[in-house]
Amino acid sequence: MALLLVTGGCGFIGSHLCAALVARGDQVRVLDDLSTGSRANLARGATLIVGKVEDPATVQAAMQGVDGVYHLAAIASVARCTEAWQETHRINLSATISVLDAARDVGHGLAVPVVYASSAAIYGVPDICPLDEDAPARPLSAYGADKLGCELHARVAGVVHGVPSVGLRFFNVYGPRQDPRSPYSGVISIFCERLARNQPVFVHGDGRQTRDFVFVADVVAALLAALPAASTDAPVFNVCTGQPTSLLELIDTIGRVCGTAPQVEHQAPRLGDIRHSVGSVLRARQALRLRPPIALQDGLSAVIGWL
Ligand code: NAD
Ligand code: UD2
Repeated sequence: MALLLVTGGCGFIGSHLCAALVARGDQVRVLDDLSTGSRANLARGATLIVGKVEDPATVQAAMQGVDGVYHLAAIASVARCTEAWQETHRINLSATISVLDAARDVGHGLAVPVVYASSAAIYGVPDICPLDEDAPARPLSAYGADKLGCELHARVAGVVHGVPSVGLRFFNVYGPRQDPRSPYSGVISIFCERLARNQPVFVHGDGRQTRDFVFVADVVAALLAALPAASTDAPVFNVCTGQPTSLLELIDTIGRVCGTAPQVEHQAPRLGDIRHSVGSVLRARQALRLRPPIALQDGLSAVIGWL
């Protein structure tokens, strides 16, 4: 049984991770400021420290005695990072440095492993899809730049300070507990809620843009496999399915799962919207021994069932 810290453990992905850790018998400590997460998401049996990850003393105290850290707390909205550049930089990058720094010694003189959330946003506009981990990193947002910064500092933490880590580049994650009412939410949670209520969905552009939608249980599987794979080489892996899905295909599939005929309204494309984003699963599947991903239709059924 290990004692693990999960920052952002009251959020969408973090809450699923905590539930899985508790279920396998780990002791879980959560650090979360409840800004986008909620106390209701806290896994039964986990303990909660309400605090800010951008406060180094809070991070250091929360990490005392742990055997490993999952660092998921961040401002996950690209739009919010554009609006509040400096504030989100402190949360998305400086706080990661605090976590890596504190991981050098958590009270027993040994460095502990850190698994942190990176993002497909580090790639910017892909030259070719699927994107493998060696594709050029050319982020187009403050959010993506800070996530890339996390990867660079994780490398420094490994080489200079002996802190083992793994960075996971999540693609478009979806699943239960992703807030459908937030304007910053993922397209799947927004579309599922509207179509389940027989309301029209609003598609930015022609709907032929594609994304790599990965179900949250597959993300949790990658997180669980990553901690034992942490190394001072600071490896990074895509967390994705390798399958492109266009928005029009997505809407069709949700309609089939809900048993409704979707009403679709097209709007102007989103400024800066990426046309195609699909990742290669090969490296993660091999290194982390991941099972094949959950089919979109099955993941969508879980979201609709949760609503
Ligand atoms: P989320 O907003 O549901 O979870 C983030 C959690 O962090 C929340 O519980 C929030 O209250 C907490 N938090 C935010 N700021 C904090 C602060 N200053 N101090 C302490 N806690 C704070 O988001 P999520 O979708 O679960 O994302 C988890 C991680 O995965 C993030 O790092 C995000 O950038 C990354 N990610 C998510 C996606 C996705 O599709 N959801 C894609 C790529 C990367
Ligand atoms: C995702 C991540 C973002 C960042 C980025 C990196 C989410 C929520 N966002 O942005 O954090 O990592 O990838 O590239 O996971 N759309 C509609 N109608 C709607 C909502 C969305 O047409 O009501 C479109 C949107 O224009 C885009 C697609 O759906 O083409 C996906 O949008 P998204 O906001 O779910 O995610 P994305 O890929 O823009």
